[in-house]
Amino acid sequence: QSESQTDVTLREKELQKVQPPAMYQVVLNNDDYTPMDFVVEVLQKFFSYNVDRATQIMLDIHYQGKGICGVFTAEIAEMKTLLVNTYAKDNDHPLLCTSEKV
Ligand code: NFA
Repeated sequence: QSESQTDVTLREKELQKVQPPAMYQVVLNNDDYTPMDFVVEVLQKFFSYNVDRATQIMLDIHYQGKGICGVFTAEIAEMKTLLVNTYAKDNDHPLLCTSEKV
């Protein structure tokens, strides 16, 4: 039994629907060595938080083990993760930034 034209049209409409982009959380992970001030600086420099909000997020990471810095599309999340890890390495800190699909 063949598919009706209405069914074909409905299925084509479904395929044409605009999909929202997949979103990724950029996460900072706690460690025992990275100075608190450096983490606050990273949160201001790469995620545009003011010093008070950056300090709150840093302390959250320090006590909880990790914390979300922001949610972005794949390319932006990937770029921020790379920039933060490069900046940490350049400054000889073990701070680790990761990203995960929401
Ligand atoms: N735990 C680090 C310290 O006590 C601070 C830190 C916070 C590191 C958040 C990494 C992320 N110096």
